[in-house]
Amino acid sequence: MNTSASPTATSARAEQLMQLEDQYGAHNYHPLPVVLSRGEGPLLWDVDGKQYFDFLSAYSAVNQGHCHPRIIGALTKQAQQLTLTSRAFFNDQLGAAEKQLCELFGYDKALLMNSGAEAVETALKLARKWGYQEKGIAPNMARIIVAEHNFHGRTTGIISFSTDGDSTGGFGPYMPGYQVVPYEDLEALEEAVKEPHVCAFLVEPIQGEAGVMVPSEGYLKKAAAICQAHNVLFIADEIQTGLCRTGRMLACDYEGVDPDILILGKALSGGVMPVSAVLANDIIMLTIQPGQHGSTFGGNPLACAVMRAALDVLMDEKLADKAFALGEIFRERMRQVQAKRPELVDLVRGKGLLNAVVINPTDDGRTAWDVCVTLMEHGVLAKPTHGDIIRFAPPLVITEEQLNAACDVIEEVILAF
Ligand code: IF1
Repeated sequence: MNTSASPTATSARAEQLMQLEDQYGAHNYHPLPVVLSRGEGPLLWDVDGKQYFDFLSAYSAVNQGHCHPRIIGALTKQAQQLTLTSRAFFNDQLGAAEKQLCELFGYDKALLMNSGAEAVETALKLARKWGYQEKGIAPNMARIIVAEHNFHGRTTGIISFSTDGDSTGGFGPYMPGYQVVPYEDLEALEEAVKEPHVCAFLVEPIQGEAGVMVPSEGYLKKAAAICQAHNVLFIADEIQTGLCRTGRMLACDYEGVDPDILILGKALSGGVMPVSAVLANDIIMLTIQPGQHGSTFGGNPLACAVMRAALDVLMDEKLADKAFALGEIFRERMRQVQAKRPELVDLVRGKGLLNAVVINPTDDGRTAWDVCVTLMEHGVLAKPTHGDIIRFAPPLVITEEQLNAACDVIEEVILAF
């Protein structure tokens, strides 16, 4: 429990730092008024030394905990050796890193990129190439199906198939060749994939940004089967749900689904630097030949060393099992809060340690944002999404005792709201 859990005025130092961002930085975010300067495991400290439980984990990029010593060790060791060669040459880190990825997830090959959006774009290009070369779709006619309320990144290509006004408004014209179907609507999906130009279906196993929308049991399995029946690639975007976050190595593992193309990012580096990856078998991956795709930093030695340590930590510390067990405790605690304040807490949902609590606005107009500000003042950092949903996603290394201490704070704040 945070001892200094009292609402504290923002210090002059913090104010000064926030003002710097306001004056010199783009206003593409609206951060909570907290200025962080140190992280360790599930904990963060602000510039005034106040301690917080991190319940966002940088949107699930810090599953292994802040500044994990094994990952930082790999980073600092490799950083003094070789950081970047470009892929114009071989390097002594990439092959072993690709091998580890392929053996861990069961694919022939991996293509390493940097941001999640870059990996999503890579997967879309692979799907189209496969569509033309293997499925025989007429040139420039390939179509890809996506789910309503999807979030796959912020490039102009990816927002072309977003259904969120904030993500898409004012950024046209948009990339053609996409069709939106309702999430979880298998009939709509089947109808869409019958169209002969369709090469792929891109979907999040759990829709994170939409508010941790967990599909009904069996949805992923049936969707994958529908895709297979119509010679359409099933692409899973596990950038947020993957790497132990939902209580399994991949969210797809709950239904034994093996995506044709698997997309990873965020915690692939344990939050240390941008590393993303696309995994597929040769029939798909080899449709891209030398000179047809690339990236200056993609597969750099530093990223490879960091990724290998980040994957080792997930496995050695059994973080999927931890996330599964702690997630059960968290949702039970939140359901107890809901039982006490049903008019305020509308819904609790999630898998593993990817959870959301839906907060109904109060009569005097206070919202999930106000809950998050009060949580911040009491030492728990979480962020609302879409107005009334608070996503709770601590690093998977949080202990049961720390989880319960944070739940005490969340309960106290919500019951007093
Ligand atoms: C923001 C949340 C948003 C993702 C999935 C690809 C990407 C993301 C499933 C792109 C990125 C981040 C981006 C960040 C906020 C956060 C996010 F869902 F995680 F909360 F936006 F929806 N696929 N998600 O979640 O990966 O290029 O960012 O590395 O843009 O505000 P990226």
